[in-house]
Amino acid sequence: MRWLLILLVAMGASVARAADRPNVLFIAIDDLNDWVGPLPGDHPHAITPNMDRLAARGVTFTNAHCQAPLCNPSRTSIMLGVRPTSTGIYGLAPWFRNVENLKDRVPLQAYFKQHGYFTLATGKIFHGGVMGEFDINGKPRGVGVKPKHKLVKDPTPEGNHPLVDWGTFDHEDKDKGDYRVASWARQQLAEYDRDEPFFMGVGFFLPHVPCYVTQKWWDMYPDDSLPMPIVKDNDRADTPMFSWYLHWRLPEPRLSWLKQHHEWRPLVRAYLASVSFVDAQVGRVVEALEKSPYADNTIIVLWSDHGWHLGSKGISGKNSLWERSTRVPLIFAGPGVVKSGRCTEAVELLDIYPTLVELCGLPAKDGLEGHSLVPQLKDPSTERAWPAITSHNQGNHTIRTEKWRYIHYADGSEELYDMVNDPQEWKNLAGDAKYDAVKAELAKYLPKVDLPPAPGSAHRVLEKKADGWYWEGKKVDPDLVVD
Ligand SMILES: [Ca+2]
Ligand SMILES: [Ca+2]
Repeated sequence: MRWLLILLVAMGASVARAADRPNVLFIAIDDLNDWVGPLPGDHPHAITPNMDRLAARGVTFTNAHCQAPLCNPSRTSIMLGVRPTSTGIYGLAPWFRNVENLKDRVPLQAYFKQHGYFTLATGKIFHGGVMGEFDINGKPRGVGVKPKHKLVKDPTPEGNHPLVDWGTFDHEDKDKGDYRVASWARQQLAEYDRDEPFFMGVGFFLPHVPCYVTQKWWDMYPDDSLPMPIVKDNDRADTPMFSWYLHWRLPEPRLSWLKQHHEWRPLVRAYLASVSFVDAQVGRVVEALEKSPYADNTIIVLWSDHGWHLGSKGISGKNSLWERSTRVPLIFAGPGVVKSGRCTEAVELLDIYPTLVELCGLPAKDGLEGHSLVPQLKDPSTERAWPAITSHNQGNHTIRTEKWRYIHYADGSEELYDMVNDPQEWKNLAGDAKYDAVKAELAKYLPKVDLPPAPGSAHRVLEKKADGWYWEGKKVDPDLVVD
């Protein structure tokens, strides 16, 4: 009888603990680079008051990096807690459930669901929409209003891809997909009355192209006084041929095209305006949380899946292993997180999974490749033993520490940048024998597992043959690659 009583008390305590666990508000932003107030990157004029406020409430990781500079592989890595090199998912396909050895993996939100959480989501969490094991109640999806005509007047060298566009249109904010996503999240937060804690995913699409904004946001960045990112002429003279291959024949135009067609400034303006618009939607969601009964018992994490170039290294877009592609906002706030903290250690989006598991008191999960950031959330000066690693297709990796960025391409070519003294990555030090020991030390972190693309991949892989490199069956001509 006495043992039964003890057992019942223990069970009761266990149930109480589950109910007391913090909620999670999981905010994803698409293609948002480090042009935000709390970081900022090479454009310090981004107007993001809501992210600034969130940063003041918690800890900002100022040196956080994606594991892949593209939507699907980055998000798969975040949600499964493993590297692209361990899944073989490097491109916009496959969906991991279609890969035999991955289909049974338990993604982040499903792990929370297994441990008593109610999961719900809207917008872009995984690539292509919510998907997965979220409970969905009338979720809005898609990107909202799509203007029918193109703004980019001249075709880019790769033609006018329907997504690669930017500018202001005569539509209303309330009709935009991200506005609807935020409205749905606000409603859920206002109405939530379940006993179990929630895990709510809110995924925003902007500033992913097309960067369409209404006039209000456009006007926040006056054309005549808006600074442009500082780029170095001929910066690519010291980057290996392979860095060009990776970015060859993508729809996003190069800087040379943007300048020639007077589209550089409009693109920068539209991107910044989109950032401010999406920041406002983040603000609407956080405001709803603050007005809800869950204000004090909810962990907020905000992240972007990868960055975006707007001129640096002579390109626009993602798909590179440089800072503008890999560095992302990563902010945590809520119970267990100190306020106004800034952590400069190199960290990975891969760390989100184990961090949330620990913060919420769930049992540790086997097989995750990231490391919990809870020590840094309690004390942002806590050192970390691991660098951040980003991979782009098999064989191409970059290792980022507080001091260095080292890149190793599939053909063996390398780049090395001193990120403290050369944060723009202008001077490639890899060819200087003085840095051989530095390179060797960083190279130790290159992924030991480096899988070929998973079956069904829509990937970008260059095949090495005896007479050179091939892409989609055609020999890559270096003369065509270099701009
Ligand atoms: Ca993306
Ligand atoms: Ca250079």
